[in-house]
Amino acid sequence: MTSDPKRDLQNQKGDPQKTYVNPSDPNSIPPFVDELPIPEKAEPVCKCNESNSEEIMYNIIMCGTKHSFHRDFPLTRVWGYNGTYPGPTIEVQKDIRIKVKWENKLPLRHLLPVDHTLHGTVDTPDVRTVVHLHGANVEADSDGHPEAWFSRDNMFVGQKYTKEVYEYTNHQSGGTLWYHDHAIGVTRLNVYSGLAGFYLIRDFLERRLNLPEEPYEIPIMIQDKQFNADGSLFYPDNATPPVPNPVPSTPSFFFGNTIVVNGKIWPYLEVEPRKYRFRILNASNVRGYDLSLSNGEVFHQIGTELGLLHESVELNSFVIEPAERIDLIIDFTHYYGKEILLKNNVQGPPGPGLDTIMKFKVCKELKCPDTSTIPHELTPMHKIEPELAIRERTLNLVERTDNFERALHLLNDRSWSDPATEKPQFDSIEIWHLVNHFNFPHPIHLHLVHFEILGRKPFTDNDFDEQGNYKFNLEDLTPPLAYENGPKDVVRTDPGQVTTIIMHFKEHSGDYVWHCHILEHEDNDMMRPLVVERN
Ligand SMILES: [Cu+2]
Repeated sequence: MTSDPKRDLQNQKGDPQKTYVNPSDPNSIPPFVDELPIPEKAEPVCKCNESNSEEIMYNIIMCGTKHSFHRDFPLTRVWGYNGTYPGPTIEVQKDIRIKVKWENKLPLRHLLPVDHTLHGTVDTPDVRTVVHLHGANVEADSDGHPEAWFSRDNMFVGQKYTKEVYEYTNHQSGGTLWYHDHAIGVTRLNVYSGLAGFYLIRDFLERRLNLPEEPYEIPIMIQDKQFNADGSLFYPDNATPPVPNPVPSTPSFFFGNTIVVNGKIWPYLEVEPRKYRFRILNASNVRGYDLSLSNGEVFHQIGTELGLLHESVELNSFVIEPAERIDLIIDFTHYYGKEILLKNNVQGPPGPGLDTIMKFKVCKELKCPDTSTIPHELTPMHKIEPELAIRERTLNLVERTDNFERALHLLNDRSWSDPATEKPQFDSIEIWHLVNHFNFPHPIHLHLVHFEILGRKPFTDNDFDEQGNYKFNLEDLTPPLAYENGPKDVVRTDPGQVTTIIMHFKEHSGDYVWHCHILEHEDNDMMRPLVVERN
């Protein structure tokens, strides 16, 4: 007997009256029927230690759970921090240190196909995790090094594993950080399964600016996902184009066909006619977004990933690549009764609905007068002087082919396991020239430090000396875009261009990493050690 998928699905959901949707077909999924969820705040488990001095401690447990992506979907198995997806938002104050005990209570079998040919996948359990606080100025042992992974109940641990309680000093400006999984060779699968959450650092400077505050400040995590007809998460088990061996094999790109915001597919948010602050995070594996508002209203950007801009800027649109964040204000004051879409000028493969992220319904009554402001000047500008750099590095992003005829994306032609070559001195300033030889962008992320973008320039062979070093001249570069002109930890390296960044390696030394934040690339050797050396 052949089964009727429509009836099967309704039986599964147990409600024959419900509208049938096929989760694998975005055309059948009604948008804007679910309200945008706002992730809960993480609560510390204790605020003291034996000596009675204050210590803020969180206990966050990774476990499997069932999640509702859409009103008309059956529940979907995901992984979550404290059983929620997205994970709970950790909110801290600048310079107030916290500790987090990250625990792995995940199932022993992975939700998704594990490729056993990638780096770090030999003799390691399929389900392994380590938490990276993305954007943190943090000691190496709490950074979430990919080889510091641990399996369920710490039964097995990676070679860099040293401790189960991580410490975050929060010694940095207020900013929009996020925590996510970073385990070697399975990061793409673990993040796609749901292991991501916000971590917000607040500071005094920001508080003085009279920006919109909660409940008018909302984090927005954008991801693309794809589902099987039964509502389970889909992730491909072969490369594109497929290879006969190995299977499963990681694809070098995976674009989902639905848009998920804070865990809901194409949600809506009811707002009052006033100003709202949004911290937008692209937590997708590969997909970048080019965002704008359907009513032509501007975004008032106030910050980049790791802090405020010098001055707020008005943007009609902006591109946000994987792992980038943007801190901005939308003013709904003049739109009472209107519906406004957050639009996406599609990057990557097109598909139904991908040109829309979510809907704002300006339908709530104003609870109290909106006294918040969008200050023009936000924070003093402290630029790093390029003359103070003691070292320049030219780093080439290149394509090779691996033993299985799959595309391999490398940094300076080296694999993850090659000896470390990026070894800046403690307390030194360096300039890095990221040379993208591909015909598509790669978002490059450095752990530990924030950096400034000095600029970009299309390159030719003449731009390099005989040793292959880029002949740097600041005047040659096109300055960063207005929305990139603040403290960053991810940069879009444009195809055929040199992207030049500058940073100061201070406060911490030890083993960190730098990598492409396309997770399929990061898992397949587009990641390198970053070792800050102390003499
Ligand atoms: Cu990449």
